[in-house]
Amino acid sequence: GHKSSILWFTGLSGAGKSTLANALEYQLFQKGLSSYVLDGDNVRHGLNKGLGFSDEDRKENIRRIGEVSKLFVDAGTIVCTAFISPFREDRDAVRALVEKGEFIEIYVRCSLDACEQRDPKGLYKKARAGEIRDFTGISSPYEEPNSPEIIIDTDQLTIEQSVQQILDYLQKKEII
Ligand code: GGZ
Repeated sequence: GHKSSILWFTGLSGAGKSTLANALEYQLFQKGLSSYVLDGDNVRHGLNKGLGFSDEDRKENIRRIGEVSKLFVDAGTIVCTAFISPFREDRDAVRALVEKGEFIEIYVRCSLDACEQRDPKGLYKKARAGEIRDFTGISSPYEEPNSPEIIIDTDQLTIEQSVQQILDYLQKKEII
């Protein structure tokens, strides 16, 4: 068995949130656990279509994702969410929606320099050129977590090592 919970990945664009959330979800699936990934691909194009990247829209984006995540927890699923979620207050509001211990904040930590070097979609380049406004890390803030349950340094670890670090935590806390 397992405890349903929210594994909340937060960090800069390009830090590796979606990659890790999906790699972790695959491992949970292999163990026969009920799990699901929410990320930009399945949320910003559907439920949150119409929301942009102003502070207010990001806040609403995270609020809705938090409420949906709570429903997944009610349904008995481990939900992995992969959103920048730049504001501490908004992350804390999601934490407050569920029972203590059910919200696990995972700071996917990577320097802005490294994210900008990776720039898989060329977005940092466009942001530097002024072609994208309000870009996190460039022209919009990112508030680091003060006391995340887990910190993953993706500029130092492989995907496998990162996933293992999270699995170890989940086992230690008897979530899986
Ligand atoms: C940040 C942006 C922006 C701006 C488009 N700022 O690397 P990606 O492409 O695939 O992930 C980023 C994604 C961020 O959406 P989130 O829903 O995670 O953001 S938040 O939690 O702040 O609401 C990036 C792309 O969308 N993108 N414009 N201006 N990222």
